[in-house]
Amino acid sequence: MDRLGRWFGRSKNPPAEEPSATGDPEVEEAAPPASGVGEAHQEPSPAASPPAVPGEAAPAANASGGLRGIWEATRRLALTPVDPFFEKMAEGLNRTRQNLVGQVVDLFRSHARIDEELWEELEAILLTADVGVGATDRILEALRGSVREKKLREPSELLDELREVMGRILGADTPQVGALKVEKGRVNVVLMVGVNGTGKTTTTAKLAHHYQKQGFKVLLAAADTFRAAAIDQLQVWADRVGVDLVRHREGSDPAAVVYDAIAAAQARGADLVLVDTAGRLHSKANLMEELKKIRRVSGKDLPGAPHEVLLVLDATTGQNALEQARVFHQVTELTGLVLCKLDGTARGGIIVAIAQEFQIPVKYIGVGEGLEDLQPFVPQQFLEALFNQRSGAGEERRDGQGEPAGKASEDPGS
Ligand SMILES: Nc1nc2c(ncn2[C@@H]2O[C@H](COP(=O)(O)OP(=O)(O)O)[C@@H](O)[C@H]2O)c(=O)[nH]1
Ligand SMILES: [Mg+2]
Repeated sequence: MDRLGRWFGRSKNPPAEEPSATGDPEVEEAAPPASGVGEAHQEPSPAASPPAVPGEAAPAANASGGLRGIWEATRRLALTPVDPFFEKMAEGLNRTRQNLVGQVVDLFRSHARIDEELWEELEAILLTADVGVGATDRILEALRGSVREKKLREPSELLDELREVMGRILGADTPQVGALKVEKGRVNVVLMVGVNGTGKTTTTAKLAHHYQKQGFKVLLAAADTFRAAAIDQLQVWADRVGVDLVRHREGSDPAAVVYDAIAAAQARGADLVLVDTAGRLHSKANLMEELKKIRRVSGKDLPGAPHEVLLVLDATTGQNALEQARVFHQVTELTGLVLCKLDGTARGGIIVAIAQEFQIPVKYIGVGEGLEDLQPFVPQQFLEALFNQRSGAGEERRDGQGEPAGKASEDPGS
């Protein structure tokens, strides 16, 4: 398989013509080989070749001392190209890479100098990729500053600067909070909240699968009692993953489900209760009351619970995701965000907008519908996947129009 060659374009003399990368996740059938979510935290591979930044023939070509330093740092952080999880994420980011980094590279290639027109076009690209007004302003300001201070002349020199500032916004230079604050040997409660259709139930199943593989005894709570189908959907996932589910009848009190689930976890010696909740934003007051009650009930018998409250967002909804984060943050204290369906959009810049606007960490990203398609969000790794791949492939998706997530082959609810 020449896929890695296509992904990484690391060879010094790549063939002039390469076949298109499999840019469209909708034509992808196969799930990645089995492994765990946590394993995506790969150790840097010191042996990795310098990443071939799209649009730059060779790093040394325009490397001043400072840039060389950045280059070397980037190189040290380069991930091993045989990591299937990294490859999966890179694949999931295809559309965004083409729409964001690909366009930027084209822009830098087609401009002989750094001028006002270039700034304007760069701004348009960032906004089209949903990077958001706040983050876009910050990026442009930082790049203009770099041009002044480092006396940059070549547009191509801006690519490393762009990656740097995006890294700062995404928190690449701050210690990562990493995965969930859960410990074996006690009952941990994790609430999954979010608007309908964002990916809560699927993410609940993915997390159950992941933590079960880590040796946790996991129990699911079907606290979306709004529709019978929602309970059944979670049941199918529970059976597939091989974990217990606590469920009540449709229309019953979600807080009572959580109460029972915690009691069951204590009785059965389970370590982790994942609570799938309903998301009805059209009745904000009800939602607020429901979530408050769930929190109250879970904390009553189990001090410290819920240990995590994760807001699940759908990357394909663009700026709506920001609005949802605002609303939910008012409703309930959030400890983390999960950004799903990054594979289904060309506008994954939304993750930068989210990081710019909220102090709440993005803990996981969803890059597909399968159980393995959830990855811890590691900014350096994410940037590596976004910037260090061949950008010329899949020209057909340069329109910036993200499409709804792909087929629902793994979705038991469909
Ligand atoms: N492509 C893609 N689809 C996803 C992802 N996460 C969830 N989905 C799909 O989004 C749809 C809604 O998900 P669901 O978990 O039922 O959302 P909920 O209403 O918030 O519980 C389903 O068809 C899922 O398969 C993802 O990361 N990528
Ligand atoms: Mg659901």
